[in-house]
Amino acid sequence: MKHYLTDTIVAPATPQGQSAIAVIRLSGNDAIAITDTIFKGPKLKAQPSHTIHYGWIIDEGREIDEVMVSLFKGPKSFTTEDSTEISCHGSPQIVNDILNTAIKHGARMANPGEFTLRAFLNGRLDLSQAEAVADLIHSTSAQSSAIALKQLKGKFSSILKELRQELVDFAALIELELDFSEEDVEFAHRGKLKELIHKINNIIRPLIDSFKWGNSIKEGIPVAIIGPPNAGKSTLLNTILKEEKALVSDIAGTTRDFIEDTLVVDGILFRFIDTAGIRDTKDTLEGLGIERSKQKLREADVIFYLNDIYRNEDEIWADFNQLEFQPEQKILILLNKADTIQKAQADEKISLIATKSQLTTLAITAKLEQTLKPVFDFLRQYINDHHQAEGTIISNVRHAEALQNTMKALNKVLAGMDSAMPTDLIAMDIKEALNNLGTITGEISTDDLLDSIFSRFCIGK
Ligand SMILES: Nc1nc2c(ncn2[C@@H]2O[C@H](COP(=O)(O)OP(=O)(O)OP(=O)(O)O)[C@@H](O)[C@H]2O)c(=O)[nH]1
Ligand SMILES: [Mg+2]
Repeated sequence: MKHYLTDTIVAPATPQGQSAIAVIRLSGNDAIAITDTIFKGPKLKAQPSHTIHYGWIIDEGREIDEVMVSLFKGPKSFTTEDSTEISCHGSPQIVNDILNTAIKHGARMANPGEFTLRAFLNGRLDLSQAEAVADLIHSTSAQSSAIALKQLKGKFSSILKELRQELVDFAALIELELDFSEEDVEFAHRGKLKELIHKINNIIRPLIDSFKWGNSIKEGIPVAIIGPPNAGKSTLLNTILKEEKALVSDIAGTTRDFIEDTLVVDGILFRFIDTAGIRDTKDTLEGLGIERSKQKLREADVIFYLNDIYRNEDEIWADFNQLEFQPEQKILILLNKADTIQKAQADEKISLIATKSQLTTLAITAKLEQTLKPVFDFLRQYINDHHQAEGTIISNVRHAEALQNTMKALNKVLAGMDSAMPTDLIAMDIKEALNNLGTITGEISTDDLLDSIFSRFCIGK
C-alpha cells in the first residue's frame, strides 16, 4: 500500500499564462510555516483562520511580488489540512519564482489532483464527489456543469451509502448464520433480503439508464452528417460552427476523413461530425473514409441525412435504405441547395420524401445560416424529449460499470435464494455487490483506482 503523505504541497491553481491575478496554493503540515518564511506581512501562524493578509513574497531579501494571502487552518479547509492561497500578479515569471521559493523552503510540487486526493483521503469528500470536482472543471455546457454540481453536493453518494449500509446489515446477519451453520438457524430473513434487493435494483436501474444521456451531455451529443458526395455536408458543418472548419469544393469526394467539433445549443453540448460522402468507389483511400463514415453513423445519437434537393427522390430513397440505422437514433432528412429550385418544387419534394420515410424532412440552404433555424429547432426538440429534469443523472463510465456489476451480483443473490444455494455462496455474491457499490463512493478503493482517477485532474486541484 502506497503511503499518501501529509508533507506540504504547492501548485498554481490558475492556468499558465498572463492574467490579472494568479493563485498559488499550499497545503500540508508546514503550509503556514513555509508561507510565513517567504511572506513579509503579519505572522500568519498568529492570525485567525479564514482571513486574508496583505504583504510581499520575499526570497532571501529579494522582493518577488506584492500579494494577498488567504489563510485556512485545518480542518476547515478544502484538504482539511493547514492551507494558504497566495494571490499574486498573473505573470508566469512571478508564479514560477513564488513556486521555487516555496519549494526551496520545504514544499513539494503537487501531483495532478493531489489537493482533491487529500480532501478524499481525509474524509472531506467521497470519491464520486472528488470526481465531480474534475467534471465541474472540465464541463463545457450549462447542463454538464449542473450534473457535476449535483454530484458534488453528494445526493448520489448518500443514496448509495444508505443502500450499501442496509445491505451491510444483511451481510452481517448472513455471516452470523455461517458461524452457526451446524445449527440450521436463519438470522437473515430471506423475504426481507429479497425485498431489499428489489428496492436497490429499482433505485440503481434508472441510474444505469441515465448514463447514456449523462455521458452524451458530458462528451457532447454526437450528430453525424451523412450523405452522398457533394451534398454539402462540409458546408453545413461550417455554417453550424460559424467557422471554415472543413474543406468545401465541388469535387465529389472532398472530405476523406471525418471532421468534428462541438457547439453548445441551449445549454447542451453537441458534437457535429462531418463525414466522407458515401458512394461505391474503387479508390482505396476514399473507401477507408467511407468505412469511417459508416462507423460514425453507427455511433451517432442524431443523424442528419443530407442530399441535393434536385436529386431524384427514388435515388435518395434507395440510398437511404442502404444505410444501417440503430433503433434509438433520431434521424433528420435534409434536402440541401434549396436556393437552386422554386419553393413550390421544394415543398413537393419534401412532402414526397417525408411521406416515404415518415421522418422529419426539411429543405435548407446549407451555406445560409438563416435557413438552419428549423434544424436547431429539431435539436431543441431532441433535448426536450430526452432531458430528465428530475432524478439523478450519472455521467461517469466508472459509476455506470460499478452499478451494472452491483445489479449483476444482486441478481445472482436472488437466483441463489430461489435455487436454495448454500448460504456461503450467497454471502459471496452479497460481498461482490457491496464491493461494487463501495467503489463508487470510495469506501472500497485501491491505489491503482485512485491513481487512475486523480492523474486526470489538473495540477493545483
Ligand atoms: N447552391 C448551393 N450550393 C451549395 C450549398 N451547399 C453546398 N453547396 C456546394 O456544393 C458543393 C459541395 O459542397 P461540400 O460541402 O464540399 O459537399 P460535401 O457533402 O462535404 O462533399 P464531400 O466531402 O465530397 O462528400 C460545393 O461546391 C458547395 O459550394 C447550398 O446550400 N447551395
Ligand atoms: Mg465534405
